[in-house]
Order: sequence, then structure tokens, then C-alpha cells
Amino acid sequence: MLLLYVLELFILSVCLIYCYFTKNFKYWKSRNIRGPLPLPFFGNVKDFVLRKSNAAVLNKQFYDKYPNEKVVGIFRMTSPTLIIRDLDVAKNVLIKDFEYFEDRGIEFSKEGLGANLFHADSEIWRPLRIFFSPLFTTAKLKNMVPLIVEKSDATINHFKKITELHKDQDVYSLVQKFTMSSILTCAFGLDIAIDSELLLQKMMKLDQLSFSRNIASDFDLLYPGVLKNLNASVFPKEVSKFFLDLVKDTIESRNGIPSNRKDFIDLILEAKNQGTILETKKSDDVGSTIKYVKLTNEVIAAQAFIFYVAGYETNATTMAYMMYELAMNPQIQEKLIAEVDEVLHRHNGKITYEIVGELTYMEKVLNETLRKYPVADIQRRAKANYNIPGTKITIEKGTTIFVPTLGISYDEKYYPNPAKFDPERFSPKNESNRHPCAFIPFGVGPRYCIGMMFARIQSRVFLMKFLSNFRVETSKNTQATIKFHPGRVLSSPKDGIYLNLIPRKVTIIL
Ligand code: HEM
Ligand SMILES: *[C@@H]1O[C@H](CO)[C@@H](O)[C@H](O)[C@H]1NC(C)=O
Ligand SMILES: *[C@@H]1O[C@H](CO)[C@@H](O)[C@H](O)[C@H]1NC(C)=O
Ligand SMILES: *[C@@H]1O[C@H](CO)[C@@H](O)[C@H](O)[C@H]1NC(C)=O
Ligand SMILES: CC(=O)N[C@H]1CO[C@H](CO)[C@@H](O)[C@@H]1O
Repeated sequence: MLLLYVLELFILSVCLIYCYFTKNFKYWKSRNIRGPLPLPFFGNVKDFVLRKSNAAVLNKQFYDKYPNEKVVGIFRMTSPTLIIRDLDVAKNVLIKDFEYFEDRGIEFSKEGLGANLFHADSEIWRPLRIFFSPLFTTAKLKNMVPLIVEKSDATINHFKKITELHKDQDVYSLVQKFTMSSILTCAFGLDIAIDSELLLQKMMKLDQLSFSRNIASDFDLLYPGVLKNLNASVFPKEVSKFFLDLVKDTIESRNGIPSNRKDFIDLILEAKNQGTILETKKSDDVGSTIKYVKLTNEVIAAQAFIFYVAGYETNATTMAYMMYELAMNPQIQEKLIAEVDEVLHRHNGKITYEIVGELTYMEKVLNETLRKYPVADIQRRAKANYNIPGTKITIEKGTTIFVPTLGISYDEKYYPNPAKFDPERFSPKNESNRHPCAFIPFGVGPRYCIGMMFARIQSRVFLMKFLSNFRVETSKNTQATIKFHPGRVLSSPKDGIYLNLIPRKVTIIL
């Protein structure tokens, strides 16, 4: 009797759990939006949840499966999510009707490091963005070029030392060291020797903690809003403390007044001393409220954190992928080396902001690299119900949307023979024939990557130095194809990128 009772209870609870995890699954069908069939619990993202696939790779599969749809409806576990396939719709959402989609929609406690520019939602995001944009103007970046040159030189010397022993190196981890030390110098005035293993290891550990995927964010896909309601952060205490201490120490060591380094901390100190308070204006359309953000050490630490993480990992990824493609396409490498030599020769080897702009072929090569290896898909969340112009589709308030840059990048419609690495896709003529949203590796619209110019300059300075000293060749460890790491938020290479670094015979002495 008791046994029967327990059995019934068991069956009942299985049913309840099943119902709970499938209760939403009519969502897209009832709205006439096509999409793949979801599984209980996992929705359509089983491989993502089980750490078998990177999010952008999955989104690309959904993108490819529905070539005739403007949008595709999927379920990330229980959360309905819309993938935007049509570039005109993407343009509306990201640019024209941006005010409906200001939020990124990554929900967790926005206290502490959560109050950073990348993760912040509109009420905090807007004042932060307005405040931090002037840090990235041309004039400010010009001042940083010598700092970047210095770090590039140190890195190249380090490369020379280690390649004497082994030519075959994981360029991904090498380049990571450069971008890390470069962003630390430019952001905090921290001068870290490129071979100082201790600190670098600490920084890399921080990165593992903060940009590897974790259970907490999965939980939020199952129970949307749970992290926010529990006031739970996705960043470990260790990480918050590290950045808060770093900011405090740096400010104290400058006695609270700007030094002459002209790095980010200086710019922030200038503003802080003027007593800046950040403020959001009221907008009736989407119902924002007035919100003040005080420029406290915590708020500064949150931005320092995001500049650090966004600044080094993305860059390392792009530069390492570019080296890989150069090794696979020797004729492109030779053409690029010729351009670098010519430009450096014409300026007696002195690298400035202006000469970086003369590297027109390198720009094409970098863009083609970003096409083949975009760092992440673009994410937004609807703040209010939104009717997609020219369709009967309404995106409901709270729905997360993705613009799948990886899917778009490999669409034959925009890029014939997409697997081929061909910088000529970015010739002026080809560029002008393409839809403006067909190439958005830095996002687009008011929420595009704030570090874009910094990134483009940093990578070009470094690659100029690198290619005037080395060329890259494939080695026996070089992978025939690159797999994205399934456990990372960004599209980092799964097993590193192994290449032989060959010192060039004629190096320009700089
Ligand atoms: C190759 C290098 C880089 C790539 C490909 C890249 C890519 C991106 C992308 C795709 C976004 C999302 C844009 C959107 O939602 O529309 C983004 C946002 C952002 N990036 Fe970058 N990024 C790079 C380098 C940097 C650097 C060097 C920094 C900092 C100094 C940085 C800081 C940020 C910040 C703060 C945001 C959030 C902006 C906001 O929400 O207002 N990024 N980046
Ligand atoms: C959330 O937690 C932080 C500390 O982690 C605390 O300072 C803050 O007051 C909490 N906020 C709420 C609304 O409980
Ligand atoms: C445009 O790109 C294609 C490759 O997609 C390339 O073959 C062609 O040469 C490019 N056209 C121009 C005008 O550069
Ligand atoms: C490369 O991409 C950037 C945007 O990411 C764009 O502004 C630039 O015009 C592109 N350059 C070329 C040569 O296509
Ligand atoms: C040098 C370094 O930290 N490399 C890391 C890059 O990211 C991959 C993937 O998480 C790690 O395995 C590497 O250790």
C-alpha cells in the first residue's frame, strides 16, 4: 500500500517536473515562428549546456537550418530566444530602434563587478557609456601608442628568446601575454614584465574564473531572473576583490590626482576630481527612470575589470587566428610583410598613430580574420513589445535576441566560398556592395564595442612589430581546422594554435 503511494507520488512529481520544463514550448509555434523542436529541460541548447558546443556554433546551426526565415525561434533551456537572420531586421533592432533593445539581457546581480559597461542594463548602462566614451577618442588613443609600442617590443624580445629553443609555439598563449600586459599598462599604468610568470598566471586565473562558463549562468536560463532575485553575482569574490584592490592601490599611489601617463585611470581621476555624477534621462517611450550612478571605487573597478577581460582575450584571439591564416596562406603573408616593411621603411621604423592608418592591406587581412573568427554573437533584450517592421512578428518585452555574426559570416549569400580566407572581400568595391550588417564583428549601433579603435590600433602595432621580425609557418602540431572552445564564452581556439615562428633574416633594426 505504502509502496503504491510512493510510486504515485514519484510519477506525479516526474510529470510535474516534465510539465515545468516544457510549459513554454508552444511559445514560438503559437506565434507562427519556425524553429527546431525543443527537448525537455535542455530546450534546443543541449550541446551548449553539456559543454559540447560553443553558443555561436549552435546559433550558426539554427541559422543554417532555416535559410528562408527572417527570424528563428529557439529555446535556451526554458527561455524563448529569437535568432535574427534577416539583415534589415538586424539593422532595425541594433540601430534604428535601438531604444527598445538597449539591454544586453545577461541577468545577474548588478552590484559590484556586475555594474560594468558590458553587462549593465540601460539605466546604468547609459550614463556609463556616455561617461566612458571620451576615453577612447583619437586624441586619447594617440597618447597610448607609445605604451603599446613599448609592450610590443618587450614581447618580441621574449619571443626571440623562447624561439631559440623551440620554434614550435602556441601563438595563442603568447599573444595573450602581450595583450594582457598591454591592456594593464594602458588601463592601470601597471608595468608588468612580459616574462613575469607570477602575475601573469594570476591574471590568467582571474580570466578563467570570469570568462569560463559557469553553472550559475546555466541556472539562469532554466529559471530566468533567479540570479538577479537572489542578488547572486556570476563573478567570484576573489575576482571582485582583486580589481577593487587594484583600483584603490593605483589611485592611492597617485594620491588621487592624475599622473602623466594618460592611461584610463588618469582619465577617470580627472573626471572624479570634477565631482562627476552619472545620470540617466527619462524616456517615456520605453519607460526608463532617472537614475544616478556615483563614480565610486566599486564602479571604477567594474569598468577596469571589463576593459581588462574584453581587452585582452578578444584581441589575443583575433591576432592568433590571423597568424594561423597567414601560416596557411603564405602568399598573403608575403604580401602583408611587404606592406609592413615598406611602411616602416618610409617612416624610419618609427611607429605612430598616423602610420598605423597606412596599413591598408593589413586592415583587409584583419577584417577577413574577424569575419572567419568573430568573437561572439551580438545579444540584446527587448525592453518593451516591439513589432518588426514589414512583418506580423512582435518581439515581446523581455525576449532575448541574438544577431548571429558567425552564421552571417559563413552565409554564401554574402561571402561566396566562405571557408576561403580572402582579404579581397574587403576591397572598397566589395565592401560597398555589402549590407552594412553583413560584417559586424564589433557589434553595431549605440552599444557597439567601445574598445574597437583601441583594439584595431593595438593589434596593428603589434603585428607590425611581429611581422618585421618573424614569419609564421605551419608545424607538425598545427591543426588542419580550428575548433572553438566549448567551455568559453568567446570563440577562443580549443587547443591553442601551434605554429613555427621563423626569425626573418633581414630584420629592420628598430
Ligand atoms: C579584437 C578585439 C575586440 C573585438 C572583436 C570586440 C568585440 C566586441 C563585441 C562584439 C561587443 C558587443 C557589441 C554589441 O553588443 O553590439 C563588444 C563590446 C564591448 N567591448 Fe569589445 N571587442 C574587442 C576589443 C575590446 C577592447 C580592447 C576593449 C576595452 C578596452 C573592449 C571593451 C568592450 C566593452 C566595454 C564592451 C561593451 C560595450 C557596451 O555594452 O556598451 N573590447 N566588443
Ligand atoms: C546584494 O549584495 C551586495 C553584496 O554582494 C550588497 O552590497 C547589496 O546591498 C545587495 N543588494 C540587495 C538588493 O540585497
Ligand atoms: C570581391 O571578393 C571576391 C571574393 O569573394 C574576390 O574574388 C574578388 O576579387 C573581389 N572583388 C574585388 C573588386 O576586389
Ligand atoms: C574593416 O572593418 C571596419 C569595421 O569593423 C570598417 O570600419 C572598415 O571600413 C573595414 N575596412 C575595410 C578595408 O573593409
Ligand atoms: C595562456 C592561457 O591562459 N591560455 C588559456 C587560454 O584559454 C584556454 C581555454 O580556456 C586555456 O586552456 C588556456 O590555458
